[in-house]
Amino acid sequence: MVGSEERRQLLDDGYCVVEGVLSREMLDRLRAATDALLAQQDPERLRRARATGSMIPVVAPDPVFADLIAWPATLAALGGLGYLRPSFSDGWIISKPPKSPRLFWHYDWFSWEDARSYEPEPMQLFAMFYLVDTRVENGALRVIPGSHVRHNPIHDLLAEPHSRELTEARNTDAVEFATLPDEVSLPVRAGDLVLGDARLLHAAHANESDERRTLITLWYQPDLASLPERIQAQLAAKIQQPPDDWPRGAREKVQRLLARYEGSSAPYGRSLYRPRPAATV
Ligand SMILES: O=C(O)CCC(=O)C(=O)O
Repeated sequence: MVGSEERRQLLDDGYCVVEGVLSREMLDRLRAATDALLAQQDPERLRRARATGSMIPVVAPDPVFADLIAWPATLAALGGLGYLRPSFSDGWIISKPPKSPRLFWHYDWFSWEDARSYEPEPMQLFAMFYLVDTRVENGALRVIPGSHVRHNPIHDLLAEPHSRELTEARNTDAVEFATLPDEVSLPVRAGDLVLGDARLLHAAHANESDERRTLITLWYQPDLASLPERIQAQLAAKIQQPPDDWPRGAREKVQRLLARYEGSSAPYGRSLYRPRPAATV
C-alpha cells in the first residue's frame, strides 16, 4: 500500500519506489512488444542517441501499452499519494543499448518562469518501469534527492539539459556526465515503479553489460486542473493520441486519462533553464 511514507519521500526527496507493480505476465508482454519495436529501429539513429538510447513513443502499434498507461496498480499508487484524478500526457520506450555511456544529468520540466514551479507539490510525475533488473553496471537510474525544489550547484553548470551534444554523448567528460557528491543510485527490480517529480535532477549509469536495458517512462499530471493555465496548456499540448488501429477499448482507456486543457491561455514556451532563485544569488 502506498501512503504517507511514500508521499513524504516524494515531496522531500522528489521520488519514491513502489515495488512489484507489474505482474510477470505484463512484463513478458511488454518485453515482447518493446523487443519487436527495437528490432525495427534505425541502427544509425540508435548509434547517434548514445546517451539516451531509443526514444520511441509509447503509443506504438501493440495495444499492450494502453494496458500499461491505465495499469490499475499505478493508478492505485497515485491514489495512495493523494492524486485521485491524474491525467496522462505521453510516454517513451527508452532502451539503453549494451556498452552505452551514461545518461546526462537533466530534469524534464519546462515552465520555470512560473512561480508555481518552486512549490513543493509536483505538477508532473514520471512513472518509470524498467523491464530488466537494474544495477550500477547495466544503467541504473541516478538521482539527486531534493533537487526538484532545492537549488543544486549542478543547476548552474548544466549547459542545456536536452541538447543534441549531450544526447550523442560527444564529450562524456562534461559535467553533465559527472559523478556528483550528493547523487544516489536507484537499482530496482523489473516491474517496480519509480515515481518522480519532473523537476528532479536525474541521470543513469552507463550500460556496461552485453544486454539492452529497456525502460518505459510515462508522464502523469497529479492534478492538471489545479495548475496555472499556461502550465496546463503546455502539458496538454504534448499529449500522444492513441493510434486509430488500437481496439476501441484500448483507445478509450487512454482517452479517459488524457490531459486536456480547454481554456484560452497560451502555453509557456519550453524554458530549459532553472534560474537560480533570487534568495541564493
Ligand atoms: O534512462 C534512464 O534510466 C532514465 C530516463 C530518463 O531520464 C527519462 O525518462 O526522463
